[in-house]
Amino acid sequence: MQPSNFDLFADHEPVQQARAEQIGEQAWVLRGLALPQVDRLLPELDTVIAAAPLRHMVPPGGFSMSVGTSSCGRLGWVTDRRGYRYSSVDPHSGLPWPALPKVFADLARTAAEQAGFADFAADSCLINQYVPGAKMSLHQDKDEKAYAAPIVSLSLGLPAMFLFGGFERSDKCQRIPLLHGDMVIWGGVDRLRFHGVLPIKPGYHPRLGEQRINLTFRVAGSA
Ligand code: MD3
Ligand code: FE
Repeated sequence: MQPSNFDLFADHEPVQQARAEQIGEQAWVLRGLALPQVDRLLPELDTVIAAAPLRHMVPPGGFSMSVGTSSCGRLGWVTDRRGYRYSSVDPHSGLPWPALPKVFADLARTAAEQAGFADFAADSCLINQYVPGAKMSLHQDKDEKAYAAPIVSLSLGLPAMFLFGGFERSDKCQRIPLLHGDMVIWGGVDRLRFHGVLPIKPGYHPRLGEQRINLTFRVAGSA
């Protein structure tokens, strides 16, 4: 009997060479890289969010963020009167954050590798939920202990218009649409660029409904 292609590949990970778009010297968008993994990612995401519910953080002296946030992995991102920081305990439950699911860790490592960053091992995954109208103002990611490792992001659900800026808040931004399954990897000289997300437009995504979920994989603790 002649095996079909389906049988030939049945025992293997779905392999896909993503379309790569270079957006900075060491920053890449890998279009659709996560699509073959989505069926395995979403149940894990549900389990994590059930254990560590999304919450709207209140920055010191600021207003509640429009994005709902949770974490998994050894360290999670928290904010309180003292400011932002990473913590090994979820203040909501008083327990350690849920473990980083293997399918998340493997995907983040593969994405980093395709962007030229070998041996990426995230100790933190920040989960951002955007409902229509939610946005993220221009900022830099500076709360991690060291900047040697890149940050890897995965977009799921509704599309977003991502702002990729320079090293001063006032620098001109590139506008980059991010779609379901796209991954962005930025490190090295691009690690401290300002960036943000424009308000999400109303819509319905067949897999995630009326929301966008963004996962960012980080090395937050000391290397
Ligand atoms: C940063 N999240 O959680 S990730 C954040 O879509 C955050 O939820 C956004 O910023 C989100 O801190 C953006 C994608 C991204 C892509 C390229 C970058 C962030 C970047 C380049 C430089 C710095
Ligand atoms: Fe950021």
